[in-house]
Amino acid sequence: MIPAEILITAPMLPTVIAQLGECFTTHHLWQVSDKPAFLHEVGPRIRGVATSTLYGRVGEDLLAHLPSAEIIASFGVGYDNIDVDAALARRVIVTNTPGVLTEETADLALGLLLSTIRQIPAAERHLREGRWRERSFPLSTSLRGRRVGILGLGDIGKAVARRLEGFAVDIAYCGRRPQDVPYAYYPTPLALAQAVDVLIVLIPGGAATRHTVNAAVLEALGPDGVLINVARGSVVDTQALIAALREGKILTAGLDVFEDEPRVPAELLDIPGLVLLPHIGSASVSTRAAMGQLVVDNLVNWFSGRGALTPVAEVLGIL
Ligand code: 8YV
Repeated sequence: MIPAEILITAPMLPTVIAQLGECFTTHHLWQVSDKPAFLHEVGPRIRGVATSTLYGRVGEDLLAHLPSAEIIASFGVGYDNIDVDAALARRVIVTNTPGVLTEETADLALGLLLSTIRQIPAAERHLREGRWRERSFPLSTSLRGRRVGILGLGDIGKAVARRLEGFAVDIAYCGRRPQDVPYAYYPTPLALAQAVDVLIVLIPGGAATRHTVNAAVLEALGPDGVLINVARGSVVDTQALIAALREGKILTAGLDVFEDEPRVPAELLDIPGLVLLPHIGSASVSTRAAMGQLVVDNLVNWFSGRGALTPVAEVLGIL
């Protein structure tokens, strides 16, 4: 047992909660009814926070109650749920779970791309609902001859690109700077969208990237354009997307993420042909287990004096 008290802000995998409970004294914030009283009493003793990308926002409002906090370990590679500036100002480090979900999320991106382009979910419904006997399923658009743009060529972006190489399509990308890769580089999302007819969004969420995919980018993608988002809903201007789809400015979209999860706008549900998934990019048993283990290992390593395993980039900047 490590002599540190850990605040778990949101429900996490039972195995993670159990492991943390074996290693530390843990508190389950989401189960507390009188949070202000609890934070007043227990907050000063908390040295570590375990949180989750989707339901565990950690900002100055919480950190102000945790003056002894040293580390926030987040379950997920994206960490737009955490106010990193507020944490660093308090000398609290932040860790995420990179690497272990790269290939899984890239697999999902390809699955979503093919599902959207070939209308696989609708075709399956057509069969199950007995409509095949009445008429053939309508012809779909095709991946053949398309040019695919990757917005954000990080680890997951590169894993997506590697898979796309096997699909014999042209690949292009946009990122902060050109990289040593055999794909065409475009310096802005607009230039990329003008050059491609499939756009796969893989940049991080947060204020800096909010609504990067706006009306102009969607219009540039063109009437045959397909938008795939497996990154963060905030990166795409949802109202602009709904308008672009309704007005035929782009063809269709496949979305695994939404601006206000788990709420999905009715307007999106009403547009036929969209493939909409409940944020399952990393959601396999094995990958979620690996992510959970990394949360536990970051906390155990830190409180054993061995440092954090996977601090986020901003933390590396100050270490
Ligand atoms: C979530 C994700 O972490 O890693 C990320 O950034 O978005 C996902 O893997 C997962 O849904 C748990 O919140």
